[in-house]
Amino acid sequence: MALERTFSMIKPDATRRNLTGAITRMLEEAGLRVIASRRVWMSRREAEGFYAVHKERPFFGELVDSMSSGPTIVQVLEGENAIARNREVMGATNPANAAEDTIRKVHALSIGENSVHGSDAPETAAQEIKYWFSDTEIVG
Ligand code: RTP
Ligand code: MG
Repeated sequence: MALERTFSMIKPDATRRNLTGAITRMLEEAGLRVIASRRVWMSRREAEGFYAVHKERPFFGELVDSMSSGPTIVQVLEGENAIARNREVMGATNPANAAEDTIRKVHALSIGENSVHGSDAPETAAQEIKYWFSDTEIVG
């Protein structure tokens, strides 16, 4: 199978607890390679744009507050089956339901502070990579 790319974020709840390295290591150990990375403190407007798909959901306000509450690491990951592989190592959205040894099981605090984001399909991966990175910032 060909190499695939996906978009990942280490969320503010995790950067606040100094978990950037620990989480990146779990991604790398899962066979994913970081081919672009930047630390950003996103504005409310950037968070609203990024999560626009959820704008009608009851948790949207909380989600935007939390994503703009501190620094985030935005990353492009590359690997075989990268989208599914990343979702697997992330674990379920609610850490209470996450499998053992997943990032959310090990590090997440709650459904709202669940430490990582990962694209869920090829179309969203392409959109989300483009939202944060120009082509020249991605070095595969
Ligand atoms: P993500 O997009 O962040 O990778 O997470 P996901 O696919 O596992 O979950 P999704 O359904 O896309 O939801 C996006 C983020 O919104 C927050 N959320 N809060 N309070 C709630 O019921 C609730 N539901 C979702 C989570 O932080 C989730 O990661
Ligand atoms: Mg999602």
